Amino acid sequence: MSALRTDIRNVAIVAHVDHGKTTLVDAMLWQSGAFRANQDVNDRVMDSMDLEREKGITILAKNTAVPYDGVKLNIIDTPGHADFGGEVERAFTMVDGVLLLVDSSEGPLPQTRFVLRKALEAKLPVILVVNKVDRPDARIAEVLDEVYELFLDIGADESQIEFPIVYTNAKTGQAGLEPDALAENLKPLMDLLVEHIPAPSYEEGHPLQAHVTNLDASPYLGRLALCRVHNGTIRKGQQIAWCRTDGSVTRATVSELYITEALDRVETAEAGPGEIIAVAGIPDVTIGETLADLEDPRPLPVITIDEPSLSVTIGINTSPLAGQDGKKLTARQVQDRLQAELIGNVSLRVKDTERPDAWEVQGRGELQLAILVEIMRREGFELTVGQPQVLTREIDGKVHEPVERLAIDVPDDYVGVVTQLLALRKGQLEQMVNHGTGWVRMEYLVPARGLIGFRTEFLTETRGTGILHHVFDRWSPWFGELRTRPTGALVADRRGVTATFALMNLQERGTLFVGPQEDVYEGMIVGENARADDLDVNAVREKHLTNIRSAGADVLVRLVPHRILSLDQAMEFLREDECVEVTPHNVRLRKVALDKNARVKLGRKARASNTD
Ligand SMILES: Nc1nc2c(ncn2[C@@H]2O[C@H](COP(=O)(O)OP(=O)(O)OP(=O)(O)O)[C@@H](O)[C@H]2O)c(=O)[nH]1
Ligand SMILES: [Mg+2]
Repeated sequence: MSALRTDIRNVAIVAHVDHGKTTLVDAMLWQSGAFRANQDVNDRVMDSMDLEREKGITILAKNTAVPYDGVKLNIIDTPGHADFGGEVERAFTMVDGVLLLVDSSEGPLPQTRFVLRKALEAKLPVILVVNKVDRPDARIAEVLDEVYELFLDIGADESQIEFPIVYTNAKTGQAGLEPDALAENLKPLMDLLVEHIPAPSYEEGHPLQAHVTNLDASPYLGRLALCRVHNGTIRKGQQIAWCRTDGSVTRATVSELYITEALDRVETAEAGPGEIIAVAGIPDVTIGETLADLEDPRPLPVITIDEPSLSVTIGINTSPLAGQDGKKLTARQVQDRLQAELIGNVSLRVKDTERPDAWEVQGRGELQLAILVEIMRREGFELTVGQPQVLTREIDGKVHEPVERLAIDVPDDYVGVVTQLLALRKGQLEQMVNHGTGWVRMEYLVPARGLIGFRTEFLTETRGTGILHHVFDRWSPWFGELRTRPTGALVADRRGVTATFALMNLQERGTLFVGPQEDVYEGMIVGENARADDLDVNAVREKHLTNIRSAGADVLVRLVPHRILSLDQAMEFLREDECVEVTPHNVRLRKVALDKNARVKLGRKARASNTD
């Protein structure tokens, strides 16, 4: 017989990036009394990783529990950036419904579509939360229309389209059923949540089934399996059947058992259906496995999520300056670290390459891969990172490549420029809306290949005003040759330390990436050439000293400040024959082949194969 846990609700908060999910979870935590009034807590406490705080975005999905009116609300805050979509898909396996957040002015954007599509596929009921209703440029009626259109477009059925709506200001912690009548607190939202999100259901007397949906590590306990209990009861000290992804079943012991209260893990003796728990004692457990009854093990289906669409090659640092900065340099260390990342990061894959000291790392997007590299360099690694490449797959005997859905917001003056940029990249305009405020939104389908390195050019062309977001949409037949970066590189022709005199001459040729007194080596990229081809340059030459002082010879010329590329910008800049050298303190661009003669040979070969 099936029964309900009416004292629990499990819900995921999903949205496009920056629409206010983490802020809303904060407000819920405050109102539940999780923090004392005088306690010193950060804004957006759920964004607890260093990089999350620095970048102001959520990277990992995390759960918290908020008590409300005798019901325990397990809330999963998810990232909104498209590259971390795997986290959202995983979160959907833990919950019985979702809060779909939409910004009252921006409306639904590419990632809104992605998360809604996944939620509807999983048959999860949706509550629409229109957030930031305090924005002076809110356009609530239109945004609602756009959301209904989105539901229809995705193919929602009638029951799915009858979703309740609540309006919020997450910053002040207020909600209301009408946009212009917010309550003092979030009560209207919480009531709706309890009423509309189904309580977890289970079969009475069914043997234990707990699904491992996430992993965590504790310095004292080792690996923790975060699970949702679907049926039965799990107890501390109990012997269980550990059903592995490879189909084998092993005996294991629950050495510690925890549930979540607000932001803390608290020990518990047992946990029943619907609860979200952390289990210690199974060192090699991974995501998708089931903890089951020893006598009657019944594994749950493995968790499947979208395949990666982008890859980069990550290897040891092979530059002449290797080893000066980091403490983790060997192929063994890099390989072990990448393997370790795979365990908790479901949307990544690592493949061997023909080299023993480099691996192909596959993921969802440039930011996801750049963040992995950033985390590794902070741990002391030195690495070489190649140009991001799209992954292809064969469908019905034809090569297909990933196509992204791209949304662009620009002042209407720039519509022409943007149209041109995207035509070069084989983008297809899907929709164009003029909001009448001087801003235009355009939606495109573009091969993912065309978007590699696009952001920099887009920002330059729109003078920093444009906003763009994209997310994987579909696989389409190969689009043929696409244009890449239109400029070449200024390449250092020898090793040494840069000299002001040399740089002064070089800055006429393009944009420099190095300042004076920096180490350079043959094959390192010291700047962007304004022309299309690469140019070998001497960046270390000092001025010849002469005995004769000629009048006016020492005119004071100024060195323009050089452009400092962040890791993501450096990865965006790359062409195929280029890579980035990453150390804890430096990001240097370089040619894959450092030696000039080798580069000339490779260039000839590439040209020959292009004209075939
Ligand atoms: N005016 C206004 N600003 C808000 C509101 N809610 C959130 N914000 C702001 O919006 C920004 C983004 O908020 P977050 O909570 O980090 O958004 P998020 O959805 O968690 O973002 P990701 O996790 O990166 O996808 C922050 O600067 C918030 O202060 C609101 O109701 N009104
Ligand atoms: Mg967030």
